[in-house]
Parts: sequence; structure tokens; C-alpha cells
Amino acid sequence: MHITPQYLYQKRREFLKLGIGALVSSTLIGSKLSAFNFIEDKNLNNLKVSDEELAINYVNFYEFSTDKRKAVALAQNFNTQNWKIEISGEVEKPIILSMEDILKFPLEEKIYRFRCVETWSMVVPWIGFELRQLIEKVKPTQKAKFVKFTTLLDKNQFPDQNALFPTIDYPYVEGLRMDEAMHPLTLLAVGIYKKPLKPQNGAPIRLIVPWKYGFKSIKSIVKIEFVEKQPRTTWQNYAPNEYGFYANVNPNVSHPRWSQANERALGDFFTKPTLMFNGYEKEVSKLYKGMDLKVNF
Ligand SMILES: Nc1nc2c(c(=O)[nH]1)N[C@H]1C(S)=C(S)[C@@H](COP(=O)(O)O)O[C@H]1N2
Ligand SMILES: [Mo]
Repeated sequence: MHITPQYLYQKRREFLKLGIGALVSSTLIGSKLSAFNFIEDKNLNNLKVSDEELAINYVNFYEFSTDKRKAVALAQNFNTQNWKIEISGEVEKPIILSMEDILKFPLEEKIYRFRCVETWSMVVPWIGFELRQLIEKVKPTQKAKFVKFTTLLDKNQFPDQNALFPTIDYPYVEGLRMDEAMHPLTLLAVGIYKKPLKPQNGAPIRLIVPWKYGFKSIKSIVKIEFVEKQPRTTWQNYAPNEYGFYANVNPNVSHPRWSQANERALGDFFTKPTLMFNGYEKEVSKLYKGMDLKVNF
């Protein structure tokens, strides 16, 4: 099985140039570099994991296309070599990380529910690490109240960024309040179904916030900034009456175009009721104590 993440190819070539390839087969070096060590999720809540082919191919990735199937096709040649993530803003220790640096964080598999505002849902085994581990490393200052995330801007790679009339404002921006970002459920994902992330799912690294609508889970991140003011997000810009900053899954608050009371799991025929905070109420409701979730949707 060939599972070397694309962003590691470069390193392998460097190894080969050093002549190590003469001693060990390139496949071996490849597999060593792609050694994706992670702690498996025992799935104690017995979530029904979605079919892999359904889950990885049913995507929203507007930079490629608003059409789900086209987005998958257009993403296949996405180049993630030499990927860098800048972590900056209100921090004592700003840093630029390569994906090799990123893979040094302790990786865990996390089986999470995932709910899109379009009312489809799935259960996905992600591989990643808690965002708070990265936050602790860069030491946010007192002024850091929010975290702002930005997707790659590259008109050569993303057809919709290059369009005469792009569908949304690019680069795609998302944000979390600091306590949301520090929550142990909040993940930076680098893998899916025990393999590196597919390009269409946000390779090489994306955010996963399982109690929020899918659009908060920003893909292909190049920048993480710590800021004082609540950042304005792409979807708020697009339609402020439809997409709030918080975007917590909430069956009682309808989107103007879609009731959020029910959802259809990928592969299912019947719908089922949507759970408050997507089933993570016990873990996260304390973050929103005293907040009006109809106003702060
Ligand atoms: N950069 C970027 N991130 C994004 C999107 C996007 O279009 N561009 N779509 C969002 C939406 S609406 C959803 S539902 C999820 C979909 O994740 P998936 O395609 O891996 O299922 O990604 C989110 N992250
Ligand atoms: Mo979505």
C-alpha cells in the first residue's frame, strides 16, 4: 500500500540524493517517512462509522468547485509539497512549521460525528492532534482572544480562486474563540480512515470542530493567527443573516433555507433528529452558559 503523504516526497528525494537509497529500497524509506503512528480510537460510544468511499468523496471544497463530484476530481493533483503553516499574531513564540514538524505532535484517531448545514451528516475516523497542544507551544499573550485560520491562496491550484467571479471571498477564513480552540475535542487533522488526508478532504492539514457545522472545519490551512477581535469569517461575509460566527449545531435554530431539526447520514435513506451540539452537549455546553444561542448562531 502506497500511503506516503505528498508533502513528504521531497524529503525522500533528499534521502535518495544522499545515497541512502543505494542501501535501502526507496519503498522502505518511503514507508518509514510515512510511518503514521497514532493511538486508535476504541469507539467506546459505538458510533456507526460512515462508509469510507462515501465519506471521502462527498465533499465541500469551494476552491475547487461548488459541485461535490467535480471538487473531488479537480483536487486530485493538489500539490502539498513543502507545505508550511505560519503561527503568528498575539503569541510570545511565533513559528513556521513544516508538515514534518507537525507530525511530531502525538497523533490520535478520533471518531467524530460531522454535520453539514446542508443537513447531511457522517461519522468519520480522523487522525490528528488536539489544537491546544500547538497553542500551548506558541504561548498566546493576554491579548489573544480568538484564533483565526486561513486556507491557502493559490490561483494556479484552485480553479474557483482564479474565476472571474469567485463563489466566495478567498482565502477562506474561519475562527474560534480561545476557549473553543483550547477544547480537547478541537482537532487539527492530518489523516482520515487511517491514511493521510485526501486532497479533497483538506490535505495536508485541516481543522475539525465536531460540535459545529462543517463549514467551521476549514481545510488546507496555511496560517493560524491569534487575534484580539473576533475575526470576520468567509461565510459571515457571504451571508451574515445565514451564517453566524458560532455555528454550533443546534436543531432548534433553523438556517433560512434549511431546517436543522433533522439530518440524513451518508448512505441512509431515512433522516434522524439532529442532536444539540451534534451530540457533544455534555462536553461543550458549559462554553456557552448564559449565551443566547438564537442570537449567537
Ligand atoms: N477551505 C475550505 N474549507 C472548507 C470548505 C471549503 O469550501 N473550503 N467547506 C466547508 C464545508 S461547508 C464543509 S461541510 C466541510 C466538508 O468537509 P469534507 O468535504 O471533508 O466532508 O469542509 C469545510 N471546510
Ligand atoms: Mo458544509
